[in-house]
Amino acid sequence: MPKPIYVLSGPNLNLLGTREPEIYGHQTLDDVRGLCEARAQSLGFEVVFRQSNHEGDLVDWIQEAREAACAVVLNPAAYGHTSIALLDALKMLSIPIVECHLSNPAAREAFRRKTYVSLAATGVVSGFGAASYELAVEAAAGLAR
Ligand code: CA2
Repeated sequence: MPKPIYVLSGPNLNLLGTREPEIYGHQTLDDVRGLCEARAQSLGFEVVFRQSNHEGDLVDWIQEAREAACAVVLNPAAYGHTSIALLDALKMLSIPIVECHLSNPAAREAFRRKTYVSLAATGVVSGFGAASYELAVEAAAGLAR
């Protein structure tokens, strides 16, 4: 079995499915976890699925992924638009990084158009709701092979 794909989610995504369903859909983060696990398993991979509202947790997990993961899928949520700390941590990885967003930030407010995380990402999947995570896991698995 290869090393797992780390699937990391940032602030407020623990509340997914409880508000703004027109933007983010009705599925909860637990539903998203199930989709990621199923897609990874079908491709012969496992996922480590985590969410935090704290920037430092995400930095710690990205650092952990240097040794423990074969690829990282990251929905940085709002930290993607603000966090040089996440960007610096991601730059220390030598494994594929797939940035993932439920919505399409490029089609929303101007402040969402800039993402620091994209500067370190191998690729970005945006705008497909929960399916963005599944597509990102599939891309990560393909890159990790
Ligand atoms: O579209 C995405 O996945 C985002 O990363 C979500 C972030 C937003 O700041 C980014 O610009 C795009 C916001 C996550 C908010 O979490 C939610 C909590 C409850 C219901 C829906 C979303």
